[in-house]
Amino acid sequence: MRSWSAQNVPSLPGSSVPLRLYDTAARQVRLTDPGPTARMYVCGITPYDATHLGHANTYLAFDLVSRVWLDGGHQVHYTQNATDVDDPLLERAEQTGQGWRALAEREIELFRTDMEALRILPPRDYVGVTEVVDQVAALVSRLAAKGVTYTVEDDVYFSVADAPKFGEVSGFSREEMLPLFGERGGDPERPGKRDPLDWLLWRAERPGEPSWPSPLGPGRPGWHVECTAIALDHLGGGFDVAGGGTDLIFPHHECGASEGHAATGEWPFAKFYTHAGMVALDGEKMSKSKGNLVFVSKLRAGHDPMAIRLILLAHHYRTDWAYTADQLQAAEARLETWRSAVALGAGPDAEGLLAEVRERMADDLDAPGALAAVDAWAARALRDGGSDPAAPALVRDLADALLGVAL
Ligand code: 5CA
Ligand code: ZN
Repeated sequence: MRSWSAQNVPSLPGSSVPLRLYDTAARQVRLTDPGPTARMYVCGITPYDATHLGHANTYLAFDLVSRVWLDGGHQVHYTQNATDVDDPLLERAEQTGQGWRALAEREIELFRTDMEALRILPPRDYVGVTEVVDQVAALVSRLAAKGVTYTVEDDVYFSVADAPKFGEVSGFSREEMLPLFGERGGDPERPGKRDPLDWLLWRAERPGEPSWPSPLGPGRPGWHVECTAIALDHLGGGFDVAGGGTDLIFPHHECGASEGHAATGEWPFAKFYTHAGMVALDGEKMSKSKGNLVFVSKLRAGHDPMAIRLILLAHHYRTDWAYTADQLQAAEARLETWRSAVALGAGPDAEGLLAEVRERMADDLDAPGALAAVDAWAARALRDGGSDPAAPALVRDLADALLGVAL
């Protein structure tokens, strides 16, 4: 599918700092060590009710990963999917009496517009699952040939008994897994399964549901395997970062990792599993099913998208937080202050600021720390002026390149 447009990322003087990032599977911050081309897969939206602040928060986190790598001189090969056929999308289409394809297309287009406005760098490959059903079916066949699958009434399941690394991504016990599996799209109670945690790879055709012909019989992909297939086809195994929100740790990334392992024999499937915290409104996680959504497109009407970006940057990507309207006001005030400071003809020296912002961002994406450093420089510029005529342009460039904020 069409991705969205990239803004130019200015290159910065001096030395970059290599990115240290939290890895959910290792349960610690580790140094990323990408090759000349860093490879990243981030789970995309299921296109109904896009784009809420929670989505934006997640894509911003991985945008920051790209920016630190780019500053380090790496190219970034970034792949993202769109789950443009799945139960929740079909249910929403049914409830609202619209075609599921039209609903998906409309929401994906809104998502692209929101991402572009927020200056989120686009994926190189933006892949709708409906575009790659053959490749997903081929991966399911490959897994079947390895002997790790079985069928229940023509539906194909992955057998968790044949997943020796299952549990290593999330670190969850079986007791923790079981309820989450049911809440997040799994079918623990289905009769005929060998283990409640066995997960669906291929859903055989049902009356009234979309389906595609395949060597497995007509049907459609299960959820987890779509991301494994797309990541393998575009990035290959052993890529640098697999990302999403913390709600994807289990079962989505856990199951995907075992699929990748079974298909390739390689472990880990991704070197880092990195997850952004959940954004809430009124005390509850923002989610389509609860309907407590704050839409980026609504906020954009009347507010500068850079202020929306600053709301997100003000929270560390790994914390869970709740949105309140005063955060938007604070972000707008910050944006105005920064813009006034860089509009001056000269300012205090900004090389120390650049080093500090680089260090903060390389330290597991400490965006709040980076904002505080820019705040301090801007306050000094506005209070005392400064004699460096190059400083305002350098601050503009560093805010653009490392934080994605256009001043
Ligand atoms: N299509 C699947 C991934 S393959 C999916 O989870 N779609 S989604 O539309 O539900 O979510 C898209 C991304 O936004 C996921 O990475 C998810 O973890 C993240 N996300 C969803 N809700 C929130 C929230 N309230 N706060 C933060 N991130 C969220
Ligand atoms: Zn995914």
